[in-house]
Amino acid sequence: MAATQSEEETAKTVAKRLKTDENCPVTEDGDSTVKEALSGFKTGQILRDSAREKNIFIHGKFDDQEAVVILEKTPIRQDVLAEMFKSSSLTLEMKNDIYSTYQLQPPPHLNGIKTTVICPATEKHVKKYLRQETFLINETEDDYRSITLPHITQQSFSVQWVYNILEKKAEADRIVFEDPDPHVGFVLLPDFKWDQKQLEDLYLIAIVHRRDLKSLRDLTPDNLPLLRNILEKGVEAIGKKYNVPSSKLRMYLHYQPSYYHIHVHFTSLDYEAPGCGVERAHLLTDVIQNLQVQPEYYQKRTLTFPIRADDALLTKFREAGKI
Ligand code: M7G
Repeated sequence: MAATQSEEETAKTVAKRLKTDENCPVTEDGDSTVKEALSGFKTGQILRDSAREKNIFIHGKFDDQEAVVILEKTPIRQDVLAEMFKSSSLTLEMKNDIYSTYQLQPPPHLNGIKTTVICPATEKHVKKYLRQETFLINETEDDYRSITLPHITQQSFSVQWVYNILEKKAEADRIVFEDPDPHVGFVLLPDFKWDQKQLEDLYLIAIVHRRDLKSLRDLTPDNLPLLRNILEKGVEAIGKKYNVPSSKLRMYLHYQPSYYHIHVHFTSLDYEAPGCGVERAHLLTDVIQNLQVQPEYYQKRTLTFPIRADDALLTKFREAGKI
């Protein structure tokens, strides 16, 4: 018997939803909206949540695949206010004298929740998002060579997503600017923490084309043309596309980064981006000046960084009697 139209549609939706490789939710190329894509997600542990930041980080499973799902309510944009007031329903919660509170129900397209899915997720991803105590490490030149470098060589996150961007296998349509030069070139695109709906939390990353620089520790004056190029052309591209001047941009590198392929964070100065604190962020302009003043600055200096309680690197520093 021929399948009914609705059966066919359901089958197509399911095929689209779970291209069965890995059982992670994957949409087909060119198709970005899939209903019920998260219906198969089994919630496990809540890794972190914040009423103030209005987000929740959940560890769970799609069938047998470990996954992390992040849900985040996004800011209310000024440009949708007129439509929101016009087409929302309002339910009274309480009224007292001149004061009243309501639940406003906006139409679905004004009520989106930014959702990030990491699937399959490794144990390291789960740890990255788990709220936990952090400690500061003062890493000397020797510590880097004997403790940190061997550790990150064996145990860091895959940078496949970075190579996919550089090779245009992913996010190609999101690229804001590219300088293709193999030595000083880079790709500038929105960080996946930014939904690009409003400029208040603007967040882009510049990813360098060359693949031999892991972190700040590898930078020497030879890389000054690369860093200056990112500063100059990154600022210019953001000015052109978003009309945000360099005086409103916070540009920095993380130490330690999560992903050991040099990249620069560009965030709005008005946005307190996660990881923009003094213990982890190194301003791009400072990095350039430090290399100008002292060629071996990032090889010789003790660098301080925060580390999570259950990070294996912390155990290594403890075992070496450094903390
Ligand atoms: P980091 O300093 O290595 O680590 O920065 P952090 O995540 O601890 O800050 C990497 C940056 O790349 C972060 O700001 C991430 O949000 C961003 N990022 C990570 N991934 C896996 C992606 C991705 O797939 N696409 C994009 N556009 N950004 C990503």
